[in-house]
Amino acid sequence: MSAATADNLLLLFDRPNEPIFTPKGNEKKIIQVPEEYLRGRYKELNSADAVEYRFASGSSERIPVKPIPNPGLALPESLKKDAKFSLFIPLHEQMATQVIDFLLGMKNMEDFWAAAVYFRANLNPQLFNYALSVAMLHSPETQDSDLYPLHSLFPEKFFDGEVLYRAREEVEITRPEADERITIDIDRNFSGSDLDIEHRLAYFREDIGVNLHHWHWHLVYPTSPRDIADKDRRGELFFYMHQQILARYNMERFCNNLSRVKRLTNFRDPIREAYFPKLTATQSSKNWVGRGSNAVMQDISRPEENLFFDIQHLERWRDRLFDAIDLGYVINTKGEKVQLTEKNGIDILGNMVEASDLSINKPYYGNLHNMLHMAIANIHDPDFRHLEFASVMGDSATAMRDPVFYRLHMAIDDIFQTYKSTLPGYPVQELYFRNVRVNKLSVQVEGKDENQLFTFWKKSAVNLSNGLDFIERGAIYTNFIHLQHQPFTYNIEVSNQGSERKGTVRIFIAPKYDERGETLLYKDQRKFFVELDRFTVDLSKGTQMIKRKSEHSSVTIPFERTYRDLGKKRPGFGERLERFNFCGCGWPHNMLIAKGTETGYPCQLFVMVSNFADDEVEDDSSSDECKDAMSYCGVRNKKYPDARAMGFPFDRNAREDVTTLEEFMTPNMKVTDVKIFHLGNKIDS
Ligand code: CUO
Repeated sequence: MSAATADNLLLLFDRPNEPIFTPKGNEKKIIQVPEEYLRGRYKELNSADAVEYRFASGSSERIPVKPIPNPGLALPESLKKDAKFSLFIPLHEQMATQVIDFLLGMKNMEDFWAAAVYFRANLNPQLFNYALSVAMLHSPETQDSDLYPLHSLFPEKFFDGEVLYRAREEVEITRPEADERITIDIDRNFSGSDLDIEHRLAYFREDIGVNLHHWHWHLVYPTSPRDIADKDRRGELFFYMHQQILARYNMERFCNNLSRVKRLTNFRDPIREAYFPKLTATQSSKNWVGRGSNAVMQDISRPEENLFFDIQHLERWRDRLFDAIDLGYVINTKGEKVQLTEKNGIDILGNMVEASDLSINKPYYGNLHNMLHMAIANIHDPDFRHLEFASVMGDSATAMRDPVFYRLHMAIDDIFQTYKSTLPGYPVQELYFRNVRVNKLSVQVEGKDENQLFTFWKKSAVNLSNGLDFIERGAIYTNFIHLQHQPFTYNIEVSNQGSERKGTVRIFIAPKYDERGETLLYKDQRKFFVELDRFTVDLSKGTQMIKRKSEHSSVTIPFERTYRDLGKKRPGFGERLERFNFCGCGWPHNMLIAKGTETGYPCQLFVMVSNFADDEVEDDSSSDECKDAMSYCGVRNKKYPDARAMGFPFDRNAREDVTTLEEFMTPNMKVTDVKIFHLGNKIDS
């Protein structure tokens, strides 16, 4: 039987910091690494004797590798094993691209496997994880195989360092078969105290599922290589997914008595927000550094990462982007004008701002978003004199923990919103759905009064063992506390006086008042609307009641899929980890609605039924998988399944003469006041 199976490829993710020749997986399989794949001491340790010794300690199976010639050619310059890999660093991205291209260029699966083993043996573990994940997600032969969730492989990116230390101790001093192991509790307040007002939002910023979603989104929508980056409306989705994160975060801030996020408009201002992540790298002395209050961005000159740019570059790129918006066109690399049209302008800008390989002119418009991440991520060591690596802001798996992430993204969103404000407001006929009227809208939690939602704290457990290198195997669980809500149902009464048709139901929620308690005007409120769900319905003639459950949201994925083998503690040890794939992208369901307040946070729930004939997207590809979080993640191998602008109908300012949401409404829309109650400090376990 061929060794090039998806299961064997998955073994290459296991215990990422251990050498390739140690037993892999819970079945302790041995990969027979070709001698020429290894260097120095590892070559000796891979000798026949040494392998036999490891077999004696309970290994079950040998997996052969038929070597391929010169896989090292894909690595002209490699990243040190203990360096922090960052997708935001162009050099690292190029290295990953070379590896991805090499893997995807293999003529068969046998060679893909052999090349992957070589890279596993020789690459920086984080670079390897990223490159193999992208290659597997985009190769027809492997895209259906599931990947390990990142938190199980690199727990140091998700969990307090102290917890990992205690987990290691627990594994070493207990016997798994004797059921002696305790579950380690994570202190909810591990990263800061209430002296820092920003700490009130730690439950959102440090939520494991929120960070996994963000990492997964960037894995599914890489900026490079070009043919993989080239997905339908990816630039627009970059704008929309991050805009929605900001809308959610701002609503969460209002619930916690904080004002909206301030844009980071002046790159030379001291950054008031400090952040100390308390994450400790397990594989090296390179920890995740913190940032004190009032740090100031400096010009970056880090030879190790070939990263050189000045704050002035950031300013110039930003100004050029705003110029392009004011002029209505961008200049491509041939010096030609490319109009920013109503249909594709936001997509062009999204790819330029990030910037992906689809950028129309990278030399001129630069790499604003990624370099802003790096300027902040290296604020503590801009010229690498202290040999320190990037902070959490340099990694898509950790960046959302830092309060400054949201300030950076408000500045990025400002570019997109400035562009959107150049577009005419939707005329009534574009919003209208002839003969269709929404009569009533409500939400219902079972056994509670109408239009009241409830959130609470819940305790769940996660198994850390696959990411704890160099210690005995066996499950070790840690408890974490996260937000959760009581499930609810939308009740939407629709009347259709026309013929039988299809409609798209679009459900959003927004704060009713701003941070000063004033009723929000449409021009502000539209940016605070959080998408909750979007789905198609058949509209028969007459009046009908549409009932839709919260757990079917097109924005979220189920708790179990986000967290894989988190959730309940399963009996026994040594069980195989659950896996996931593209479908791992999606907002975590437990974070669907904001926390609310104990007295009930006032919101407006909005529904619109639009004409499906205007929303439909022609796509004859057969794939229909992983569509349950399509709003923020798209659908695998398909076009984005909604022809309207992302965020429709709130993506633009309103037509003239509209100042309030009520004035904006057409008969196929409805708004209802809803309150979100937070059920205090009781923790549900
Ligand atoms: Cu997702 Cu700034 O893009 O992190």
